[in-house]
Amino acid sequence: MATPADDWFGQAFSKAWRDKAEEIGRFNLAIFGKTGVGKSTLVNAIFGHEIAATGIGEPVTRAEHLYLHQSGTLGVLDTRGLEVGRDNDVLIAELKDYLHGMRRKPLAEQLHVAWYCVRAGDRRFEATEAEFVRALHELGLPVILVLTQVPRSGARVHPDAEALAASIAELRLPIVDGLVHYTMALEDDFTGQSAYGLQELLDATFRGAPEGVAHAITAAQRIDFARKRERAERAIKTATGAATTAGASPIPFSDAAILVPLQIGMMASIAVTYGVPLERSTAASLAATAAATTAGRSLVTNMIKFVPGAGTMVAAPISATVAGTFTYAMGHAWLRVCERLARGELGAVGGALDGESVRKVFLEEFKTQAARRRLTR
Ligand SMILES: Nc1nc2c(ncn2[C@@H]2O[C@H](COP(=O)(O)OP(=O)(O)OP(=O)(O)O)[C@@H](O)[C@H]2O)c(=O)[nH]1
Ligand SMILES: [Mg+2]
Repeated sequence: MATPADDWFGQAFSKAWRDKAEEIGRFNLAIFGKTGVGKSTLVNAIFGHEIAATGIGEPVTRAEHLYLHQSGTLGVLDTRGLEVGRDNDVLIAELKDYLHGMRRKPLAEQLHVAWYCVRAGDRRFEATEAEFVRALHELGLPVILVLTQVPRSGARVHPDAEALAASIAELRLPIVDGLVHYTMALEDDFTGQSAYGLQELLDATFRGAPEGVAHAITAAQRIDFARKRERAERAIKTATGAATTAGASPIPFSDAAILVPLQIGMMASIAVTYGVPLERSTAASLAATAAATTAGRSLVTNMIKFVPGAGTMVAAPISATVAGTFTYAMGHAWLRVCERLARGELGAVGGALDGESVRKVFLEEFKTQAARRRLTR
């Protein structure tokens, strides 16, 4: 049953989530390369399933010319109906036009990086492809050259792929890192190949992209949880500092409500960084904070009771330490929840959220973290 406090909290969280998503913006990646080389598979492997459709045999991304697929913090620009090499002029002309139109727009609307993909098994890189890469660079796009579906034996990549990479290196193309990146996007049980090179490609993408979209890339990708955690910890640090400051002149409970927006903002930021969608993270935040009511000191509940219309409260001052510790523990508990959600865990049968598990994970982590900060009651 949703209480008035739940309603208020849910709405405040949703709004904070949207604000954070807007603030973080979008990372826009352009992907090029011949049909079927594995562009969509690569994007999916790094950024998640829903962004680009894949298919066996026939081109699945075949609408006319340029197409920007947007999903939260990620945009993917795909080419449809034109083939690199054969249609270079038209493609470049369209891109030029597109980029020109973007010029005065905010960073989140611009194109940031291009991946140019070549399938290792094709064993060739045509002169027209080199021209295309140069043209992308001329347009101001950092280009990352990716060899896809590169077989490996142990740590050694296939000699043919090495030879192909060497022949590409001779062209001295204007590419990020000045070298070709080897990848295998999917494992293959039959040949025993495992996926690799994805983290390296992601790292190169961070190097190629403007600093201003680093947070968006961090949020959009699904393979580098260390980067997500590092961003989330920054948000916790900021919020903890702000809460401690707010609590420095002991807050009478009647003013404690100022801490709630702070914690909600922190939680929203962490959820967006982990790529947990709006509805799911709102539901999880409700399940998680309901847990705080049984955490001994029911601070959040008391704070929420403070919000006009949500009920009466008991007066008790909050010290700077309590405010800081509470925020810190809450941030880490929520980080843990988001991490599990981002890994596809904490789901009930049928894909619904398992609120009970969310509560349990949140509460356990909250207690651990609060104890670590010496708040045991
Ligand atoms: N085993 C394995 N198969 C892959 C890999 N990358 C792509 N494939 C397969 O190759 C086929 C084509 O991959 P896509 O990702 O659709 O290729 P694309 O470049 O997006 O193709 P278009 O959109 O049609 O231009 C699919 O059947 C993929 O499953 C890989 O790294 N390993
Ligand atoms: Mg595709």
